[in-house]
Amino acid sequence: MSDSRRIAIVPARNEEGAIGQVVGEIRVFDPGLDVLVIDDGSADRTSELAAAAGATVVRLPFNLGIGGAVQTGFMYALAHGYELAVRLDGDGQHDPSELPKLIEPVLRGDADIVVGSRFAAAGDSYRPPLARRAGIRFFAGIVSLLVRQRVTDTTSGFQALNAKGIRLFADDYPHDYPEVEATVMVVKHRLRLLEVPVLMREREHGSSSITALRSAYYVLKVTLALMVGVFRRKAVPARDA
Ligand SMILES: Nc1nc2c(ncn2[C@@H]2O[C@H](COP(=O)(O)OP(=O)(O)O)[C@@H](O)[C@H]2O)c(=O)[nH]1
Ligand SMILES: [Mg+2]
Repeated sequence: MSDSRRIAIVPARNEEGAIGQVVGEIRVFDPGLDVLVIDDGSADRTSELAAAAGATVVRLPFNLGIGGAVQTGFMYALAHGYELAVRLDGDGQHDPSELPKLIEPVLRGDADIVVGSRFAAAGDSYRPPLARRAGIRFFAGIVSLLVRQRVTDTTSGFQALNAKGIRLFADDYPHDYPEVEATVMVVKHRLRLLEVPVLMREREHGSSSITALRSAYYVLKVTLALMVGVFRRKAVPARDA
C-alpha cells in the first residue's frame, strides 16, 4: 500500500462476539497496519480476544465513553509517530475491504480526514431505523450549513486521517456522542474533510449503545453542543494562524 507507518484505532466495549474477527480481518487486509484496540471498561473477554487476534490492547480501567476511548487511540498514534490512522468500530459493522476508499484520498494528499458515509451513494444498502435516519439527516443538514460543505453522515466512525488529523484528535476530541461535533471541529481547524460512500454491514453480535430512548437525549445534547460551538467559533484560535 505505502511505506508510511499506519495504525487502525478500534474502540470496543463488550464486543467479545465480534472483536477477534474484526482484528483478524484488518490484519488480513493489510498486515502492515498495526491494530490498536481500546477496551473501554468491558466486562467481557474483549481484551483477551483482541490480543489473541494480534492487536495491541489499551485497557481503560473504567468506562470513559466512546469519545475518551477514541481520543486515547489518537494520543497513542501521536506518541508513536504514526503518519496515517484509520478508525473502525469494534462491532464488525465497518468492512476493512472498504478501507482503500478512505485511505487513498489521504495518501494522495486530497484530504486530511476522510469519512466513510453510509448515505452518500445512490441506493442506500444500509437502512437504520426511521427515527435514527431522521436524526442523521437532521445533523447532516445543520453540520453542512456550519461547515459550508455538504456532508451526509456526521455520525460515522469509519475514517482515515493523516498526521494533521491525528494531532488534532489527540489534542482535543469531543465527549459523549462525539462524531457530529468532531466534524465541525475538523473544518474549524481548517483541516480538509472529504466524505466518500462506503457500504456498512449490520451489527451481528451484541447490541448498539444507541437505544431509542438515548436517541432523544443524543439529538438534544448534540444540538446544544453544536450551538455552543457556533458561539465559541471566533474564540477558538486556528492552529495554523
Ligand atoms: N470505547 C467505547 N466504545 C464504545 C462505547 N459504547 C460503544 N462503543 C463502541 O463504539 C462502536 C460503535 O458503537 P455502536 O454501539 O455499535 O454504535 P452504532 O454502530 O452507532 O450503533 C463499537 O465498536 C462499540 O464497541 C463506549 O462506551 N466506549
Ligand atoms: Mg455499531
